[in-house]
Amino acid sequence: MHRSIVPSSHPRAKSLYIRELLVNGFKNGIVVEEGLIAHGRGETFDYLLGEDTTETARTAIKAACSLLLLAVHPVISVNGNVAALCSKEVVELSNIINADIEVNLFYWSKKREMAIEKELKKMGAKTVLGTRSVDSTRIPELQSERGIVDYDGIYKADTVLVPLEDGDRTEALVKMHKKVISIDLNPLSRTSKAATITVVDNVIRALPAMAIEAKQLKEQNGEILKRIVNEFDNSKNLSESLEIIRCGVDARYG
Ligand code: PTJ
Repeated sequence: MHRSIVPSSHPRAKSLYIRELLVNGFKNGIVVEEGLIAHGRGETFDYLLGEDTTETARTAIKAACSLLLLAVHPVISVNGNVAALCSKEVVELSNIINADIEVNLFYWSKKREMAIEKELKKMGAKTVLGTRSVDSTRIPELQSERGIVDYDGIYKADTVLVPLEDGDRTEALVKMHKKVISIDLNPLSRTSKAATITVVDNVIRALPAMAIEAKQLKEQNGEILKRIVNEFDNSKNLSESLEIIRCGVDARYG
């Protein structure tokens, strides 16, 4: 268990604690240097959004969980930052929605892949896909390391949850007619715009919220879940997040 040196009374304790998780992940070979920079961008948007899960994000979470529960073969994709911030929550959600977990890295190395697999297994994952086995294949038109996926995982999945990543793969997966759910604090990113459903929230809050929501929605019948998905409008939801940022800035500094 990680012990924080940040006193809980510190006004920015939560934010500093998240930074510590990433720095520890970096020291343990899970997070890449660029992941720390990526976090800085996310942190900025989080600050502007009020560092809380908005009602707009909750609407997206509900739609995302409905889509995941309707999926025949859902997969949760895990990169370095996600593993450092919320491996336990990934495993918990995967158990509720019956999803595979797959490691998928932009800055791939065997060492990092193994460190992330170990972390996920420590948190209770029974099987971790994406560990460059004989079953690896390539997403068409995606040249980066991220394009190499597990044939029985992301390649065959009908729905992929991609918490926190860059846009190329989301676009490529959508081109493959998959449903893609992203969690991205930046409502302007290519990932956010390309995804079927985008949850504009910090993964550290969104994943536990999704676990709670999915548990409740599991009791609902398929028709209700389909209605929730059909009523969701990703562009509208992203515009609402931008409006929250704009109003927040006006209210605080206007
Ligand atoms: O572990 P790897 O090798 O796969 O590399 C992972 C990183 C994150 C380095 C790689 O995917 C990358 O470079 O990502 P980008 O292009 O910087 O995009 C990251 C996106 O995630 C940005 O839009 C950030 O705003 C957003 N983001 C960062 N931290 C969080 C976040 N979204 C939600 N929760 C966060 N904690």
